[in-house]
Amino acid sequence: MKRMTAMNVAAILFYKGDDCMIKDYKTGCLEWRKSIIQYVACIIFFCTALFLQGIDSFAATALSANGALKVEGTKLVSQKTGKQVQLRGVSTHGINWDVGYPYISKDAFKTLRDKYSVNAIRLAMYTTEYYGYCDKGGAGESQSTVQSTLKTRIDTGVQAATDLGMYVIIDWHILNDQTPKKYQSQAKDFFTEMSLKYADYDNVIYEICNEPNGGTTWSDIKSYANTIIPVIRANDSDAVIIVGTPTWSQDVDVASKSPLKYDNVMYTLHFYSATHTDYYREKLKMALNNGLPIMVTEFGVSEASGNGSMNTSEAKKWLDLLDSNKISYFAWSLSSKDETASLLKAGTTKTSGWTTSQLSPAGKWILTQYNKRSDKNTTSYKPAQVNKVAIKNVKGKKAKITIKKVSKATGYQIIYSTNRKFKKASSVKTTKNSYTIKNLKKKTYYIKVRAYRKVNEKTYYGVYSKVVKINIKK
Ligand code: IDC
Repeated sequence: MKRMTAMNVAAILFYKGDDCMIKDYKTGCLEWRKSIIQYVACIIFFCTALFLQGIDSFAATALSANGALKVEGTKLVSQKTGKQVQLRGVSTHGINWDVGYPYISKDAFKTLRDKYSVNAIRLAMYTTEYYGYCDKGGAGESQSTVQSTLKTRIDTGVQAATDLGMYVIIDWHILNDQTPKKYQSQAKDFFTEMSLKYADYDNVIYEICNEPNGGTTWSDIKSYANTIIPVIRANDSDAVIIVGTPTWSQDVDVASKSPLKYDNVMYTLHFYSATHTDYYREKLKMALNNGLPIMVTEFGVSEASGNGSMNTSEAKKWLDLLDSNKISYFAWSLSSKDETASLLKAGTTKTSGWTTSQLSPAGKWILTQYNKRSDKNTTSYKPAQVNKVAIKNVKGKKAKITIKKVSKATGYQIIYSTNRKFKKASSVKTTKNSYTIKNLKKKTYYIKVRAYRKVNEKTYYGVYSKVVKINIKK
């Protein structure tokens, strides 16, 4: 859009210039000069507009890089590149809660995207609790007013995520209602409306039932899913749809034995690491082995209550397992409510732009993990070039190498050889900035150094330094 505006303005300026030139032959020289000034002004203006636009659009977002998603086997892949895509998301608290909806904004999502490597948002809309979509409880307004407020919030959230190139889940957050069958007809209407509205949005994902519980069986859920999925597909034929599993979305193993017959469907596993450990990871492995595509649309480092203690060592095991399978996950929840699972420090009033000190302990841990684990900081991250290597012949045919520190490097690799082209070179790694190579010969050695960074068991190397030469004399 900005580019178009710049072009239009440029065209107008040009047109005026030309017009003058043709009209007034006598003052032609002056008009020419005028038109050159206009021409230069146009170019400057045009370039500035392009540059400003570039800041936003040239930086690839998850959405611009991957476009619409689809499910292939157990994987979530980009329809555009065919490559596997992993979402690292944040779930809102209930968008009907006052501790949830204030964070539905472009500013909030942008902070998560730019500072904490988040590429997806989940909009959790409770169906019963706290002015729910289907049960307004004590709300002093009609159910339909509650519903239209919630739909407006969803729209704000979807538009914000779309503008930022993020994926977004619309979550029908059943919980106290236990079985999705309870409000199936409302769900049908809701998803009809949503899928009509967002049919052309490549980034919208539908989660049709958060956590069935209270004895709801997989076959109950299947019957519900078999009603809702066709409703969505009628409007949005290739949307990715997420289906909850029995026992608060833990029994993916059960679902894997009898999956739904639709394409582009994923199944939910939720975990709270201070409660759910090995036993639940086994369920995940079993389901994957059976070929079930899984998305973790909710996890916390707290107990299942969302409160109590934190267990980050179990959470690390979970995230390692999920990352090794490129399974997407969403942290519960974007809130400053005084409970362990909240990502923001209790009482933080800021609704965007949080610094690390405004995050809760859970928020700090999770979002630090996101930054470490995101592609932005791993696969594409290479440490800077080592730009200074000093080398000194020390007693006993040793060479002491001093390397100028490269920020964020885990260590340095030193390559040395008596051959200028590094044939038959030796290599050593050190995590320190100085290193002494022993047992050298009385010869000329060539040495080059590069920094490396290790993330999640992978090593990323920077560019080699210039080659330095030393004559070993003693
Ligand atoms: C919790 C909220 C809490 C709220 C409660 C309502 O964190 O503030 O009072 O819901 O019942 C889930 C649910 C999710 C829960 C969360 C923590 O999907 O709604 O949120 N949790 O208990 N499943 C497992 C944990």
